[in-house]
Amino acid sequence: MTDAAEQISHFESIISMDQCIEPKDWMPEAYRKNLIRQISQHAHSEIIGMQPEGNWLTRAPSLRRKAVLLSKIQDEGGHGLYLYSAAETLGISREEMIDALQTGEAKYASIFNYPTQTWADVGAIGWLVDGAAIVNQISLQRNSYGPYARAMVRICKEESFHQRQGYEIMLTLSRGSEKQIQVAQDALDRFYWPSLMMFGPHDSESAHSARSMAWKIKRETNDDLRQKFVDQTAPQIQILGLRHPDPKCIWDPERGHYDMGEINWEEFYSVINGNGHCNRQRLEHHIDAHEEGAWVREAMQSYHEKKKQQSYAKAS
Ligand code: BYC
Repeated sequence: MTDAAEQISHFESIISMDQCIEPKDWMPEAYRKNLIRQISQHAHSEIIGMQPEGNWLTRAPSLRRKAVLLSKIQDEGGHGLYLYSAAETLGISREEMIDALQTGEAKYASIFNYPTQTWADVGAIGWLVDGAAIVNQISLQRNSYGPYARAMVRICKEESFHQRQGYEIMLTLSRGSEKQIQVAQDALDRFYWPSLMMFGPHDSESAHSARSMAWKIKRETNDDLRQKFVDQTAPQIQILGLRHPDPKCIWDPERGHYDMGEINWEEFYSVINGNGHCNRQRLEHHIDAHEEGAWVREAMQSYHEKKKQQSYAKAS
């Protein structure tokens, strides 16, 4: 066996035994690139995802709601940082990833290009968006790249708290006045379909799924995960006493699943190609915040350089 054939065979045996590939292990270039693409886009989603909820920090209806929301948004920032660190172990720098986000070369989850118009939208995001994210991320805890899989464990714990705080907001509103029930219904109507889009295109249209499934970068397909989310969400809507946004979402006893209507794929592709309500605003805000924070990065850099010089001086 040649060295190259041995490397491939070793890599494939690790994957087939459900063990993890670690940063120093040999891996095919396409595996590395695909992971960088998915992990960095996942990180960008966490970071850009702070904006729609951040829009409500000053207007949260009580001090308790504000403290909880602040803490949730900080968690999302933390998730972004673990994920950027996981991607860095694959040989890409943070600057390169930020540059790809800001130039539009790298995507982030389409859902964050929808505006948060009312307080109920914050509830709907926690419940549906974090809810959809958990369904996907539980599955990603078993992905084949060690640093990504391990980051998912902590992220899932935090997301499950986020999902509950969102559902609690919706529960409070749906037990409230006529007006509160109406804003809860409106938030559900606007966020339900974009949440289903978070799972990506149908399997038959998914460019990366087959390869990612073979390499266990993804453990379940887009459609299977979407079905899980639809199944868990339908009874939750019933408990809230709200109207389901999808009239076709009916229990099919034969399949043991809820049916679903068709997603508006034209809208999905328009949003992921930069033409959603908030795409431009989200990136402009990120660029402004990044530029404003340049002095912090410079200060950190010179602090580390000074520390390094001091330790060299001590050693010599
Ligand atoms: N939005 O071949 P496919 C959170 C792109 S944030 C945008 O199926 P793949 C939270 C896809 O990237 C957590 N783009 O791709 C934060 C690809 O384009 P490129 C978010 C999408 O990768 C704050 C093309 O379409 N979770 O929880 O096999 C507040 C073809 O798709 C989308 C993650 O990021 C989309 N929805 O599967 C609250 C999970 N869907 O790269 C909450 C990690 C597809 O060729 N990511 N595209 O230009 C994944 O699991 C997978 O990347 C996906 C897509 C399932 C999303």
